Amino acid sequence: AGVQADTCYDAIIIGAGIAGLYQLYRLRELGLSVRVFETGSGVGGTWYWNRYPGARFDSESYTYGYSFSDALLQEWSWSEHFAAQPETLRYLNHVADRFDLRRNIQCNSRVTAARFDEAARRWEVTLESGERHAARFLITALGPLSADTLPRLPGVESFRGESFHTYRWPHYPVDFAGKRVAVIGTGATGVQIIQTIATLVGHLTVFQRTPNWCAPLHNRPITEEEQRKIKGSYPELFDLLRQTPGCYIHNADPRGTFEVTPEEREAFWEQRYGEPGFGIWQANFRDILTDPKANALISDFIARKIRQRVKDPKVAEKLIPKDHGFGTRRVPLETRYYEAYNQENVRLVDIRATPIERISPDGIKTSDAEYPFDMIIYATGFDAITGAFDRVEFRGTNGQRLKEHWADGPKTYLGLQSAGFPNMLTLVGPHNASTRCNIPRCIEQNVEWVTGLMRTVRDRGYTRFEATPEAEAEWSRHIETLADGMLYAQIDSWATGINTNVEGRNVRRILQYQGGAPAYRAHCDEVAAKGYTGMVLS
Ligand code: NA7
Repeated sequence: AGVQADTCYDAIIIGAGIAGLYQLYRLRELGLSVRVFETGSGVGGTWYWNRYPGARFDSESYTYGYSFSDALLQEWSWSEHFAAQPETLRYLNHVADRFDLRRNIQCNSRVTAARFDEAARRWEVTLESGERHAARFLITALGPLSADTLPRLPGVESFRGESFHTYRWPHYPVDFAGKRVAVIGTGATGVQIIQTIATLVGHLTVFQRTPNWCAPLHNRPITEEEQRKIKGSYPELFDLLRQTPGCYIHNADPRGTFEVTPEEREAFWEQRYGEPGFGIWQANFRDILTDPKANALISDFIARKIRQRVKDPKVAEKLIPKDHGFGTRRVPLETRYYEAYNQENVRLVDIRATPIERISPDGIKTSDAEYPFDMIIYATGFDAITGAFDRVEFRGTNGQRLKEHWADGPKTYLGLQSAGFPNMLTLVGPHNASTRCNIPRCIEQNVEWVTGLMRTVRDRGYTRFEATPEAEAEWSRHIETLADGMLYAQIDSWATGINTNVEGRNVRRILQYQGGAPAYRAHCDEVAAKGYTGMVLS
């Protein structure tokens, strides 16, 4: 089938999550014709897919919503300081309705390929159904954690009970009562689901490969008085968020770990541990994520907390990370997670000591035992940041595939473009500040920058833009330099591109801009102010 004649849009956006929805809103405001293709049967992206029990924010709700509309800010009331997934999905649906976004969104439409046609200066997009569409510009809003991965274990398909990846959670209510349930994975997702279902299941077995350093969320409802205060101070709040490296309300303490007495340090950490949210990670002494000695001390503090909270000392030791320090991987925030292991019906299996050999029709077989289950939950994460790009066949000039261009690690300009892929913009792409960020804040920055570019393109009648190979090489070097000296860069995690479930994802890569959101924003703004340096517009 040829490209349908009536479907050449100004822009195609892939994905109707937080980024795609906002980009659609802004481009329509410019008067452009836009089509959004979304795999899911509804909008919401991350919050559409991740329906597993316990899914919720680790960012304060009121720092997470869109900031672009005062009316929206005033009419929407978050019920809790850290809202749960159903509420966030309702919020994003409300946004879609309120701004009449749905008429440009085509759901149940997975994009499988997109090819740049040099002669026509446009992108040709193919859907899974075989349907084809074309647009001058292509904007990806794929999500950094949307390419879910299952373990490469023999027998995964053979299991006779129910089994779910947390990202593919069903839309019907799942019944846990009396069931023998396995959870594989103890990242931020695993922690949320484990603590939530521990009291609902008959028996729970957690298969843990690497423990993570978790800290208390301290969630609670937002009182009416707090609600009034929040709604009365949004401008100040968003001003503050623009100034912190991760766009959280939490900002690093200017003091170094060793500039205070041990007593002051202990008191400071006690206070942080008792406060809601990411403060213990993001508002700690300024050197805990760069100085190994400082990091060892905070790690020891958290280890003592785990030992206090978990009754069986052998289980406590299994839950304390030994191969990485606190905060060098994403810190899962928890609510009575550690206490779950004090329950009679919860068992922890250390699969470094006794690896899983196979999934059988009846359960899980490790090197030393066979465990029968009614349900297996895979909280095994994602081929992060670049995985979703690999799953679409993007082809730029000369038919070059993006996956190949990025084979040795992503190459980008500003984390938003790639040389050889004209007229394409990658919201929340690799080398972008957004994946180290309270993500909607950085999404808004990405979208607003892209919108500025599209306005220029429209006003000047440009039909093509492309990052130069030199600008791409320089930005990619800059990304490497910024990660120098950061402890996280020496640790295996999704943030360094490690995933044992995906062929070739065994070499650490720098995937994120580490200079902080304010510096990233300043850099992007400067590029725009100077007339889009590092790019050729024609
Ligand atoms: P994560 O953080 O990547 O966690 C995945 C977990 O699954 C982690 O504990 C992995 O252990 C474990 N895993 C993955 N594959 C296997 C296999 N094959 N066998 C055993 N265990 C495995 O993903 P999440 O969904 O928890 O969180 C993603 C982000 O979403 C999170 O950071 C938030 O920002 C929101 P490993 O550590 O690799 O040893």
